[in-house]
Amino acid sequence: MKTTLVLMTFNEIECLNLIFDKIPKPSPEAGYDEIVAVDGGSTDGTVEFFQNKGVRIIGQSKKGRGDAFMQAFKNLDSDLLIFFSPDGNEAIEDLPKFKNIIKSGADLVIASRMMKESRNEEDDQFFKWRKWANNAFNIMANLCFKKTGPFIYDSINGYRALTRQAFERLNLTAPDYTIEYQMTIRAFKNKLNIVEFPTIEGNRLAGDTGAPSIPTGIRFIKRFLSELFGK
Ligand SMILES: Nc1nc2c(ncn2[C@@H]2O[C@H](COP(=O)(O)OP(=O)(O)O)[C@@H](O)[C@H]2O)c(=O)[nH]1
Ligand SMILES: [Mg+2]
Repeated sequence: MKTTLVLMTFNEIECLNLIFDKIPKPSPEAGYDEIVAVDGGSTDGTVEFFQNKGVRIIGQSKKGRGDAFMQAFKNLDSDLLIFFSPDGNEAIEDLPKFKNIIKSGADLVIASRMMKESRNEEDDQFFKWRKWANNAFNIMANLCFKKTGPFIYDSINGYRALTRQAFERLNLTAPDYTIEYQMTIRAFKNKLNIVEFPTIEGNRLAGDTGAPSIPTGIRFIKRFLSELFGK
């Protein structure tokens, strides 16, 4: 099963400088055969960084994290894509888990920030606004769309792996940060085998999120409604 580790970047040079060399080289133990970047039009040296490291870059014709998922499947020939955001949030030591779980029969594997053994970026704050909002959207997805299988704790997290076979069934359309939510909801609708494992989410190492809470929250509500009422 040919597997690609897909690095998702938009102006991530500061974090890449800290993280890239910690990512294991492709090997059977690492759980992937190649590393490719999908870049959303960075202007901060991210593209040049990848060029210097000899990492293939897939560009995007339009902006958005959702479009990046689409471009990855369109431009790669792998059977399995593991999506990794090099900003400090995602635990590198989890990388080998994805392919192993896929091999045991999963279609979609999600690193979960919401299970008992997990950590969420906001867990050391008193007001966990983003975490609470994510949990609310997550419960709505489970209640309204899940037909079979266990409760899924983190339908939104970007740290995940999806098989090409599953991707082809889902007809994803979300161009933005709601892509993962749409992917999980459509996986529910199609009764795909979704498997989660607990992850320890780190804090962003530098820079800032591109997903401001209120506008992103509104997009999630719209995404939920369009999945519910069929667009
Ligand atoms: N390829 C691509 N990556 C993006 C885009 N927007 C954000 N990213 C990357 O997606 C990851 C997560 O983004 P971030 O803003 O940290 O969102 P958060 O983790 O939900 O707060 C980071 O590695 C970003 O560089 C985009 O338009 N295209
Ligand atoms: Mg992040």
